[in-house]
Amino acid sequence: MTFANPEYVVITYGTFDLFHFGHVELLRRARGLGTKLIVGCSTDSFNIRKGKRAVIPYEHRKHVLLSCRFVDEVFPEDSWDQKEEDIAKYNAKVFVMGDDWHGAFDSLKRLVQVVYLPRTINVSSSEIRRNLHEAS
Ligand code: C2G
Repeated sequence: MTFANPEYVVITYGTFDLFHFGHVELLRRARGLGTKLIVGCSTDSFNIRKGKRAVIPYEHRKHVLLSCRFVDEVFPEDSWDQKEEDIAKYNAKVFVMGDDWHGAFDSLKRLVQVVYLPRTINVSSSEIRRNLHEAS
């Protein structure tokens, strides 16, 4: 009798605009904490409510995320309060965010292991946008 390895699902969320090294490093480390990484990608309408204007539309940001070898699945993040439902839906065991969010999601600790990973320094979507603007 063989037993399939149990999946150990990791879940994370973000806009992932202008996909860059810092995003890849977050996803690589998150994936390394389990056997499957699922990403809640912020929709364009949710970004407006987050006070962020993404350069790249949701469908393209989703496509880019799915092309990343560390990502297994992508779903839309439409609101701040869908995380508990998502964790149950995907049977996630680990919730990961960069540590700019440190402490923000500690309420989820009763459901999952919450991990805040050090942000990658010297790179951000807003800095890329600024550099592109200055170069034009
Ligand atoms: N990140 C990182 N290093 C960077 C930039 C981003 O580790 N240099 C991480 C962030 O901490 C986050 C993820 O990459 O965990 C995605 O970053 P954003 O797209 O900026 O996500 P954000 O707008 O913070 O959305 O409900 C949670 C929100 O959707 C998070």
